[in-house]
Amino acid sequence: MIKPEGVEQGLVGEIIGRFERRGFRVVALKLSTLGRELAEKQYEEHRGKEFFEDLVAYICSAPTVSVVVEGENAVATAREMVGATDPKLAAPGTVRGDYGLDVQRNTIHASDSEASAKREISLHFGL
Ligand code: D4T
Repeated sequence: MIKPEGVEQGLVGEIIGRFERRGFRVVALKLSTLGRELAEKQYEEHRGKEFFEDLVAYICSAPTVSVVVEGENAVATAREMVGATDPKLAAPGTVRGDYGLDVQRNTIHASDSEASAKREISLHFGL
């Protein structure tokens, strides 16, 4: 999912292009402003943490782009391309290392396991 500031900065094509050039195939794509209920479910594991409320409010504040990509070793490779959560610590050449602004506005979310990918695809696309 490309987060609000990624969309606002006009990085949608650049980010999806990185995944395509790495050999991933885009199989679903949607621009939408997430509702609170969906955002809370997306970040359910963080409920109760001090950043939860701010994060949910931020994610719902402007359009995001949800993307499903398919490819070899997709979860691990995508996480590697995305980089560390805090852009200050993310390696150059990763999406967050190149474009992230801070730990909340870190440009992109990527599923961290096959199980969370399935859960998130169902949340975002009803598939
Ligand atoms: P996601 O899951 O979005 O790809 O991010 P990470 O796996 O890299 O990071 P995470 O689960 O620890 O955090 C989820 C999400 O919360 C935001 N966040 C995180 C935040 O707004 N403030 C914070 O202090 C932290 C730690 C960023 C990513």
